[in-house]
Amino acid sequence: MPAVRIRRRRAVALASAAVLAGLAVPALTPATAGASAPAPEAPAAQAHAAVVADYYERAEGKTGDDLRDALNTIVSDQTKLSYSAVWDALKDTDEDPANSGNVVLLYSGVSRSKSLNGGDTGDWNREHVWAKSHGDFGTSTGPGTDIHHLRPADVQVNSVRGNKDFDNGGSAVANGGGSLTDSDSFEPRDAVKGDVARMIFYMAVRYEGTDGWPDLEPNGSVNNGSAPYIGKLDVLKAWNEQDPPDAFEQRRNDVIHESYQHNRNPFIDHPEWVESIW
Ligand SMILES: [Ca+2]
Ligand SMILES: [Ca+2]
Repeated sequence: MPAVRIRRRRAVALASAAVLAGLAVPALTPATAGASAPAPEAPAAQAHAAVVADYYERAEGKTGDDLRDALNTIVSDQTKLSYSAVWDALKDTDEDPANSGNVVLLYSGVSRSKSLNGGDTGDWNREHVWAKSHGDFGTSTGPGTDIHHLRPADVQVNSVRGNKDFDNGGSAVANGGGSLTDSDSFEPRDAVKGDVARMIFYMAVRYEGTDGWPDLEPNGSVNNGSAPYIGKLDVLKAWNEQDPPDAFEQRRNDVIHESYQHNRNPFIDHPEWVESIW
């Protein structure tokens, strides 16, 4: 049994590595037949793909509500952080790849010193992408300290976002990097629209009302207030398509998995699962 299991996992891992590297199988037309084969996948990428494939083993082949249930079980097995520990975690997960002394601010897209964490103008603080008032879960250890949806944000930009739902439209947010807002919604800059959507989808499958926390869900509304919902679902689904996971977001998921919570955001690894569940 172990041999079969290992072979199957290896096949899945290799296939996933090819997909992750964007290597489509070329059509064998006379013009391309005999052309040089794609370079073999680097061992590190293969090992990474194997880790990811193993992580989702019990979700394999599932769709819809069965997939959602399996993902809830998988991602709920996690280490939980205190709210004070979130500061140091974000300095790692959101480090600027071009400057290890800085973090990249989610909505502004600017790089700022890690040491400027705080609450004053010019500082960055801990933005809850799933606004903590939507379900009123606060900052005790739980959804309010789950770094899959916590990101460094400029203090003032964070204040403009407030607890607004997500939707398209509005006027430019000062120092918002192209983010827009109106009276009842916030639209992040294009480069993080998918990141925001996938954080919301993670929260929805992680928190199902079974562990003392509210059942968080995206819906079609704005003005959700303190209900455990975030809108707008159709807009978030479109953002997931429009802005696929990039290296920064994928590294972030790996760092959280390896060093902090030991769980993953499934929608960064499999953005196509959004359409299967919603
Ligand atoms: Ca992005
Ligand atoms: Ca839920």
